Amino acid sequence: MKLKKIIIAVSALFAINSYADPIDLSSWSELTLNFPGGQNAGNWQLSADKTSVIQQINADPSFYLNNINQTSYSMDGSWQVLTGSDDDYMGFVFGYQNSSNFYLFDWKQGSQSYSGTYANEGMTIKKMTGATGDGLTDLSLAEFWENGSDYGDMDILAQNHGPAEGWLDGQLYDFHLDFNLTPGDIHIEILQNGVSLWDVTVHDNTFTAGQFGFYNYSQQSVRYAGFEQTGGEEVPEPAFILLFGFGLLGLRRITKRK
Ligand SMILES: [Ca+2]
Ligand SMILES: [Ca+2]
Ligand SMILES: [Ca+2]
Repeated sequence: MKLKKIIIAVSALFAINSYADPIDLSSWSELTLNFPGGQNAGNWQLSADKTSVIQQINADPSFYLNNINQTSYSMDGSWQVLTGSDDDYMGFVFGYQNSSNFYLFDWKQGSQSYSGTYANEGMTIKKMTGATGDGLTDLSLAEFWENGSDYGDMDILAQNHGPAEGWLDGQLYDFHLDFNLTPGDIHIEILQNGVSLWDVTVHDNTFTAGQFGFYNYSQQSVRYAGFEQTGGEEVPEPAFILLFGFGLLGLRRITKRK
């Protein structure tokens, strides 16, 4: 009986802590799809306390991934652009299988043509489905820039565009994601000072597990801070990665672990 009580007490403590403590980002890793031409790789600077990170460069599509393949979790945190320079993309990646198969939430400050495509001001949820599992082979800058209609391996899942829908310089925003809590559902809510700017649920069964990460494209000085996860079940990496990504991702990971 005594042991049972201790176990319950310890479990309760961990349950509270897992919600209250910001995630230590030390084990996350950066990845930029640095295409020929375009811009350079991102440069992610982790804070001394390991709970926030700033991507400093006006870069090609750049990610900061948690390296955990999981399903059925919620993620909360805040993010902001720390400069008045530029007007491009900041957001998040989730359901990440490999560098050409994942979901994106992105948010453009101002509308702009680039790389033969058009970016509208506002928020978009996208899905990338590449054939080889290598983003540099399957995708292009155009797939990341376009947010008005499906393009190449990019499908639009939801949009919130308009002349007043861009992010503001220096403004802190809150991000909330429920990933596959209800099978196939992606629920995202963006808040500014507690006021909801977009609350959207998308139903898509393509990726029901995957990595979570921060994302930006062509936007410097983006800070992500105080992220907390609730729930989450780790699942074995999908066969897709083992079959198609082995030469790139797989080998690198195995080498690292040795
Ligand atoms: Ca480049
Ligand atoms: Ca721009
Ligand atoms: Ca830019």
